[in-house]
Amino acid sequence: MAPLAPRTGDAVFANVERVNAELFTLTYGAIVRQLLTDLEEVEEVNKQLDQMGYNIGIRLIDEFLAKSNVSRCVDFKETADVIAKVGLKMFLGVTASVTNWDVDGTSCSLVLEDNPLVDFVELPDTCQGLYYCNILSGVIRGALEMVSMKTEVTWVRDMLRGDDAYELRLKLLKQVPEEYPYKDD
Ligand code: MYR
Repeated sequence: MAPLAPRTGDAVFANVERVNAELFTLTYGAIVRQLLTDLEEVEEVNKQLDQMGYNIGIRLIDEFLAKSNVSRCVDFKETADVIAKVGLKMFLGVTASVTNWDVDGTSCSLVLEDNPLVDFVELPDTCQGLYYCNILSGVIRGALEMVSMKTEVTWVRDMLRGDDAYELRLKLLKQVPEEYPYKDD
């Protein structure tokens, strides 16, 4: 019998990461399933997932700012790029392309290159109308609110609903100017 080859540190680490990602995906699936059982109405589940995401987002922004060393963005375009290339990468391991800007630079789309939340997921017909990934829109809305940006974040394309991609629409509603904390005397 061939001796067992020792695994290198990198191989073990990659395996742990894969298992963690799968556990995360399956845990999220279990949460959605439980909400569907408890709340019955798909619309209520959508709302609840968004609210859960918002509650996560308002906390997660601190970790994001501390780990990423990202400084203040000059405009919403830079903010969208930071979410697409740094934020999604840090917490979901994927990136998105930023497209479909409106003329005043306050609305854009994030098209996800990949979506680990939906691995292993198939929605039954009874779940028509479910925005399975609604937690993600809530996370982004919550995180942006903590850096003074009121936004609306909605799904416009969703492969679980038969579309050809996952596309989130980001709309900046209001940017609350931060107050200068010291008085000039
Ligand atoms: C600033 O101008 O203060 C910096 C703004 C950066 C906002 C980045 C928000 C990151 C949100 C992470 C989303 C992760 C989704 C899984």
